[in-house]
Amino acid sequence: MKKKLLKNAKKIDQFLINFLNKQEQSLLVKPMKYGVISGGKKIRSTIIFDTGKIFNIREKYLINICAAVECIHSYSLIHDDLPCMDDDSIRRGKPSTHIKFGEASAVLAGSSLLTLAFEIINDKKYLLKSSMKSEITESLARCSGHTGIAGGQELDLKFENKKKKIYQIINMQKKKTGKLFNFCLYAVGVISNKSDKEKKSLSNLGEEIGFLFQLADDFLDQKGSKYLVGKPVKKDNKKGKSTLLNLMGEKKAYMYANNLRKKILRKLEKHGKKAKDLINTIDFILERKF
Ligand code: GRG
Repeated sequence: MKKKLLKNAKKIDQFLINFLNKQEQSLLVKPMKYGVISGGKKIRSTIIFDTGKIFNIREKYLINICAAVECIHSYSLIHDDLPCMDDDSIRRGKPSTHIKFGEASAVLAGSSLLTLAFEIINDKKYLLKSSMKSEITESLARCSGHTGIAGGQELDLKFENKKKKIYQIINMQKKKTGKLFNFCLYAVGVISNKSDKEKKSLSNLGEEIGFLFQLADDFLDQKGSKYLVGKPVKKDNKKGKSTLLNLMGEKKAYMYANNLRKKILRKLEKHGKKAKDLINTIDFILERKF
């Protein structure tokens, strides 16, 4: 799994380097590259490639989607690390972008990665039909903004040191982390010309995978090693974060996550062997140490 992630990460990094190198240069390119290239598992891209295999979609049709998703994801991490948000000085085993380049440059580099994502999807050289690009653009915007990642992050911050109900935490985590995974599967559905009903069920599946990924992230915060995770651990308790782990305790939260994993795998059964890669990635998500 580590090899697969590394191989995919290299492809996406190379794509992003080429894309940025072809643009007019600016002072922000350095902090942008620092935030998005050479670091991170690029697991969302791997999930896009895995889902593409189910529907026989070649990587050249998917790579722009992967790069765009990684830009949005890295943007969210750069902003998440800022003092006004989760205030983290280490990310991916190196100083956070604002520590390295200053807060103003980190805010601007993050925002520029957000807009770069939309440039990448709408690039003239990208082989998709305009109608597909526009549907994908709309979905990415919706999953990233106030009904998606940004809205989820606002809830996460507002929930600190508050007693929240299980359904409220699930809703917050499905937005904060799930929505970008929702987009990953939805976009593959668009490229595969699926019906609205099929695209909806891909979106829901993606959101559940993202939620599982967040549950694993919460376990890593409590039990993981900061060297493997690449950022400080045991922060959720200190900050009074609302997580299922804090609410249910380790045993129940793990059972909950494992049942979610099984539910996701059952939904993939209909695809037979074609879903093998996605199944491996989902198994990795819950057991991961980084
Ligand atoms: C992106 C529109 C937009 C707004 C920013 C700051 C913010 C709003 C959102 C932050 C959301 C957040 C921090 C979600 C956590 C998701 C998560 C589990 C991150 C860790 O992902 P990994 O493990 O990281 O894939 P790597 O380093 O491997 O890329």
